[in-house]
Amino acid sequence: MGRPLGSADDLRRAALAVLAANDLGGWTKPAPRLYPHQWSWDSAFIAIGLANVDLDRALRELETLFEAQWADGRVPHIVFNPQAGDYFPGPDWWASTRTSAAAPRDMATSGLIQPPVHAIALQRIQRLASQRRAEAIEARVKALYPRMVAWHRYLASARDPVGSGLLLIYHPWESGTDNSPRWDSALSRVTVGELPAYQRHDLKHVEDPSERPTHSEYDRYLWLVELLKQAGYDDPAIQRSHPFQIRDVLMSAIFAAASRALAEVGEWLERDAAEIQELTGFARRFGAGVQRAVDAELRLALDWDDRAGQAVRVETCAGLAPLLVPDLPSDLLATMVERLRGDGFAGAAGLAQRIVPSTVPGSPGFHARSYWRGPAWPMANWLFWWALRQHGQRSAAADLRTENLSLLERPTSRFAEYFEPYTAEPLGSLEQSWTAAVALDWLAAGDEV
Ligand code: 9WN
Repeated sequence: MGRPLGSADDLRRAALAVLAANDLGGWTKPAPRLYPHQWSWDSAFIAIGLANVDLDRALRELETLFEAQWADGRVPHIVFNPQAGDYFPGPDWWASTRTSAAAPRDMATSGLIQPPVHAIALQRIQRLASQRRAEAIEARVKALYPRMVAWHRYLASARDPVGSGLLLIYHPWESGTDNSPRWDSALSRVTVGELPAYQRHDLKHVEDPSERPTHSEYDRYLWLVELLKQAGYDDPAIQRSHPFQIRDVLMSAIFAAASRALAEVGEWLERDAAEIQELTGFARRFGAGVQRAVDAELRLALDWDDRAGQAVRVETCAGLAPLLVPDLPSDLLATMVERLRGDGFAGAAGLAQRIVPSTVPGSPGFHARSYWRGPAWPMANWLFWWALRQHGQRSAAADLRTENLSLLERPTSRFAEYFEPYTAEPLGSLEQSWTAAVALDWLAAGDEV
């Protein structure tokens, strides 16, 4: 894996080898050592990558995840692997089965969620299956579809009971962009109570602690889990008192895009018109919520801190969320494309590759090596690439693809979790599954302008 990757074929072979090595039979761990369980949105990206090579295995990735779906429709952010103990916080800390009647009885899961990329993966699999007349796969898509509808209904109702068009999150881990400066001000207001003693495992697997969250951030992460547990993971109870409640623009934009994708799968399945309208209604409602969150001065969408009653004014890649919104008005689309290519993101001075860093270089909270505070994440770049293509922005999409592939072709890259944006140094874990998966998808998409 340390050899130069001379051609697209070499990169493809290496990506497949990473996914095969992390495959635990029906599901894929995100990384060889750092993440030994199944993670929700990782599996969605992995399914998208695998769909290019093996539809059966791609669909299996989603099916195993949805086997752990809660009775209320939520899809947990982690499904624990009983064979792996080396991750903290593990099943005992979450105690979901003991704490909530909605949690599965026979599987250990966390009680949080992650962004709902899954229906985008399902649609990809469905389209390829119908092109190939793969009837057995089509039948399985049909069987999985109602579970995805239940997931989307949970999000639209439990996570936005007031109909704001933005989904509420209760923990930075729900956003998937854990340590982003997006959460700094809300976290600083969390007073940590009595926490049992604990031992982090992540620092055993990442040499430089500055690439991972600090101890004080970890205390807050764990305290928030304690509070969620005390509320029995019950949404109305949480919303009455939880100190961290943020309306997340990236999560909401992904939800809008995924609801559109799910509605299209529903049309293909000839489902009831009312159900399809409900899904297209989610796409419109959350698309509108994200558009309303755009700050005219920063030209980015901003999260809304419900407890503080104010927008979170930081400049991160989540602010480009409007790009994911279906049917985005052309003026806002042009603004967001310009922003993505401009000096805050892919066009920032001195970048090793012109790709989107997680935080605007030089803005408050930026740190070139720290988790979600500056490094570039290929899977986040994939999301924006996918969005650009959805809007027919082929030239911007082609540039983003080429630059990301050049990064991944560097002999040192080794499908890292994230990259220092100025030096392209690989950070976090190596051989990260979703990095390999998006590489496969970019390779399969071919060159285009
Ligand atoms: C906590 C697995 C996950 C990703 C997240 C990423 C990181 C976990 C951690 O790893 O989060 O969920 O322990 O830091 O931030 O997006 O799904 O790859």
